[in-house]
Amino acid sequence: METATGTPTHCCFCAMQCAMQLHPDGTVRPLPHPISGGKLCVLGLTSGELLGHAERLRTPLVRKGGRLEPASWEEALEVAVQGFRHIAAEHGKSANAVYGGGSLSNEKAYLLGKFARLALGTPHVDYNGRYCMSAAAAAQNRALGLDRGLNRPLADLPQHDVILLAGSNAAECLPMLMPHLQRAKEGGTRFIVVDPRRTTTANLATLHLAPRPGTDLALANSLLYLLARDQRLDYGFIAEHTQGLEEALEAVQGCTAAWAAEVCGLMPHEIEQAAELLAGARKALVLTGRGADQNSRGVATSLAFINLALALGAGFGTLTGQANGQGGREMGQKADQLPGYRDVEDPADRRAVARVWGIEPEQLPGKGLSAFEILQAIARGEIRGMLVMGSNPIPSSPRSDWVREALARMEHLVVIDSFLSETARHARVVLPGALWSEEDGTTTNLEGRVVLRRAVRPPLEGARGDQEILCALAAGLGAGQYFDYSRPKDVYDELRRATRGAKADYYGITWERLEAGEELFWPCPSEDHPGTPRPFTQRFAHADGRARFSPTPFRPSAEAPTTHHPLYLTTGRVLYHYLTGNHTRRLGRLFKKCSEPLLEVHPETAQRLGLAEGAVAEVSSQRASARFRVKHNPRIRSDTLFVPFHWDGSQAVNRLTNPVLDPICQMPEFKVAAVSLARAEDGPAKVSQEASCITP
Ligand SMILES: Nc1nc2c(c(=O)[nH]1)N[C@H]1C(S)=C(S)[C@@H](COP(=O)(O)OP(=O)(O)OC[C@H]3O[C@@H](n4cnc5c(=O)[nH]c(N)nc54)[C@H](O)[C@@H]3O)O[C@H]1N2
Ligand SMILES: Nc1nc2c(c(=O)[nH]1)N[C@H]1C(S)=C(S)[C@@H](COP(=O)(O)OP(=O)(O)OC[C@H]3O[C@@H](n4cnc5c(=O)[nH]c(N)nc54)[C@H](O)[C@@H]3O)O[C@H]1N2
Ligand code: SF4
Ligand SMILES: [Mo]
Repeated sequence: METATGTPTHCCFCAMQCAMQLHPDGTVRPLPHPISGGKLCVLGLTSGELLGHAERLRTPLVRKGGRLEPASWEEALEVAVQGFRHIAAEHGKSANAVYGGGSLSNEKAYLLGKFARLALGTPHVDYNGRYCMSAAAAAQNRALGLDRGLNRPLADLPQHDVILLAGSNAAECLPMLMPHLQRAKEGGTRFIVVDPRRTTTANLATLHLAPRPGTDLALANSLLYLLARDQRLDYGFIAEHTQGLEEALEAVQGCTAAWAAEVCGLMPHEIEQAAELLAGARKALVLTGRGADQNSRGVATSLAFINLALALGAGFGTLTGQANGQGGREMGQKADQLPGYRDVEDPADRRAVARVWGIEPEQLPGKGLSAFEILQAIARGEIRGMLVMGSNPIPSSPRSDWVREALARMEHLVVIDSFLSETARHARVVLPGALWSEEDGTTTNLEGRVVLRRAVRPPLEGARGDQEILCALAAGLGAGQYFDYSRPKDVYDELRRATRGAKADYYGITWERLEAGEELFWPCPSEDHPGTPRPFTQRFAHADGRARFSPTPFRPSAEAPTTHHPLYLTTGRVLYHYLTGNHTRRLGRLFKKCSEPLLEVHPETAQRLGLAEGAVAEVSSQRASARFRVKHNPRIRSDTLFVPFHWDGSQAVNRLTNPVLDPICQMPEFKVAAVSLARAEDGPAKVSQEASCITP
């Protein structure tokens, strides 16, 4: 309810979804809530400054004579619609695509999937979650029958006496998770943290393992081997709740500590010590972050960690990243999915969604291309039109120079965003959309809890709500009858019906229950159902109730250091910036704390190459070279460099990363590339503002 101090809502940034009171003037106050205990991190506290930010887009832009020029809404929508129509007429409907994002509310994600399939009639709809949760999600679906991220409330974390955190830097990336983990530590929980850097998060650890980037699969396999060798598995749990252990054990034969130490660049006793800690646990929990799974073996690596958890009778969870990274991956903006985590190729699922949409199942396109494959199809000229909403794929995709070139050349790129992103700078049409706080909506946080984010005011003058924009585009494309909503609640009510009876069943989570402040986790099949905070308490989600072990033989990353490229490059995040930085680089308080991507180098490596702190170094991979200022970090492996990916143009570290994809989920290898490092004579290049673009 709105009060003089603002409206209760939730943060726009990470998947914690902390509760806040937001005033239309941008003032933010934390609110007491089970997620965040009445606190916010620096990102949440700063988020209000986005509302009236001077760089907000206030008018549509249309490219004319090579430049983006201000245009009326009428003209911009017309150009956008006619472009898609023309491409469909000339090259078929599949020559258009849609690219969404995990920051979008459930309603927007749902509408975007429906827009692709009904208004454009294309199978090609995918989103940035492909780069984020696709490996962990595919693994959880395969092994546990259901992907619901953490699959337990945050309040349960202290119940575990050993927690293995593989590839998560929660202290910077999910800051308000830290009080929950600290509480666990104070209660006696011992942490094993696996990260090539000894991060602030690793300060929690009883044992910190710093493997070479991309080798978690070897480590997880070895831990399973050691525990099985010593007969320290939970055989009762395995017999009652799982199947397939034999095959999984066969695949890890010979994964001794000595072998894994060699592969991972660790000492054998460190791996033995991790096994010992896990074996001694009363109730362990294995948690993965993007460090472990953003590679071309992401699914296998996640499955290997799940094998380990199942073998110990322990819990497994993965830490979702984006604000609505969980809801965003189950609302049908993914190439293989319909709302409710339904399968786009399953006849019963197709019938269920077609009924709610008022169409015949045959009208629903089938499975489309995944995010990076869409970009590849654009480069080949097969996809010519694309709507981007909630993502900035140029700097967030691997090999981004090549992506930039492909998107800049494509016939018809339409971007809906509230700030001019690098991708928008290359668009044909830019439509100024709303911020999270300008439209009502729901999100689903990393626990699987659905929260209501209330609008604190209407969209800024000149901008429009994303829902209104999508519905106008759909109407222009002749599909207006399927997009007749007056407010987000109408979309939510339809979404509840579309997910009814599906894996991710939101039917019982009514808007009214959320308004009344009920704590609700999906699945929730009816209005009198309490929701499901702990989906695996009694049984796993496969028909027989059993979880599946999977064989996960080791495979190395696509690139390993060579004479020419002797170091590993890994990438990730810093506290003060969010994803491609299109929001946070514009927030003065954050930018002052961190104004450029710093290259983390071990002091020994730096000294060998004559790189003083603050010097500029050139990092080169097979794809490109880029210059960054050096920061000495004695807590990173000496064979590994780390660069955050929050910048665009020439400062985008993704210019260097390897676009090789995981064969199962199409996750790129963001965390492993082979690079060389040398001193550079002049400073880091400034962000390129393309000559063909204007900032109105
Ligand atoms: N401040 C801030 N918070 C964020 C975000 C942000 O951009 N900024 N983004 C949000 C999103 S979308 C996500 S997905 C989450 C991501 O949250 P995290 O997964 O915690 O973030 P990353 O920094 O990508 O990676 C985590 C750690 O993995 C380590 N790492 C690198 N390579 C490897 C490896 O091969 N193995 C292992 N075990 N570790 C490795 C890195 O050193 C890093 O410390 O954060 C969310 N929260
Ligand atoms: N090298 C490297 N690359 C990575 C990663 C990594 O660790 N290393 N991590 C990957 C991960 S985990 C992720 S999640 C991706 C993220 O990659 P992107 O999705 O490309 O990143 P964002 O910066 O979040 O882009 C979101 C855009 O949508 C806009 N936006 C936000 N909310 C809304 C909304 O409600 N409506 C509209 N219309 N627009 C909105 C923002 O202004 C922004 O321009 O990057 C991936 N890329
Ligand atoms: S922890 Fe995440 S959701 Fe909470 S305030 Fe910080 S960025 Fe926002
Ligand atoms: Mo992410």
